[in-house]
Amino acid sequence: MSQSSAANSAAPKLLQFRYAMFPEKARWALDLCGINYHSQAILPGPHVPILAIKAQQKTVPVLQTADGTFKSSSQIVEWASKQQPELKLYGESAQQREAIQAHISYFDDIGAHARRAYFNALLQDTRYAADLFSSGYSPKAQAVYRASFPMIKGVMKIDMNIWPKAIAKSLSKTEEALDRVAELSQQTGYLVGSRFTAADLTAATVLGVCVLPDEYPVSVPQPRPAALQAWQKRWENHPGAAWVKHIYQQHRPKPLAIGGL
Ligand SMILES: N[C@@H](CCC(=O)N[C@@H](CS)C(=O)NCC(=O)O)C(=O)O
Repeated sequence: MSQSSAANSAAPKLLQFRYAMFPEKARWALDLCGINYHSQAILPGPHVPILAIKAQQKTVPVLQTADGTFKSSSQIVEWASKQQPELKLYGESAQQREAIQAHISYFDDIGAHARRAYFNALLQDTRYAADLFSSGYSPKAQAVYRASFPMIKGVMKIDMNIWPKAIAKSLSKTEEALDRVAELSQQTGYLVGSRFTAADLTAATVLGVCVLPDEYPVSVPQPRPAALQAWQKRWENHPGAAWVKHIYQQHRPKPLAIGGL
């Protein structure tokens, strides 16, 4: 076995959705920390039985490494940062670490709100949503997915509570979070201290749905449908959205997935 194929076979494996915020948070950390990994992309919907067998849970990301299996995005970011300590993703002091952890926990919670509000716009065009989630799959797999998507969409709405009252609350929580990043980053451009940390990475990934940044490493079908264009427009003049855009431009490296995402 050549050196590079030996290194490849030892590389961690990431179970993930191609198009989703918490897998993106994990990928960003792996890419930033210079870790090559194998991606196993799963489609939302059929993921439930697959993940039950492979990871005994129903959410992604899951990272399988020689050090063990990590079953949430925050665990993966923490493991990745230990492989590249000089990046100081958890800050330069105990005090910064505490502040960063508090931001991660807040923005992880915001993720569910931003996702609900965004999915409300995305799911209005059933065909577009199906093609977005299955982007990169074979035409045959895409056609099967498209045909079953009306049912998957119904389950998603129930599972993520995508109904008017919850959507209204989630919209205001999302706006609050954008206000927060705009305010906190005023002095240095970052949420904690004067360099990029896991707090910025988490905030930018969960609020990325408000911006739909060009640097997001999965290509999406174009043009976006009217409801998504209106969603993007809703946030386009918000200083928090400008911050997310800037963080993606400055700090999102190219993916290191072996053989692609
Ligand atoms: N706290 C978890 C949340 C993971 C999560 O919500 N993942 C979503 C994708 S963004 C998921 O797998 N949803 C599928 C489901 O809940 O069935 C983490 O940070 O990893």
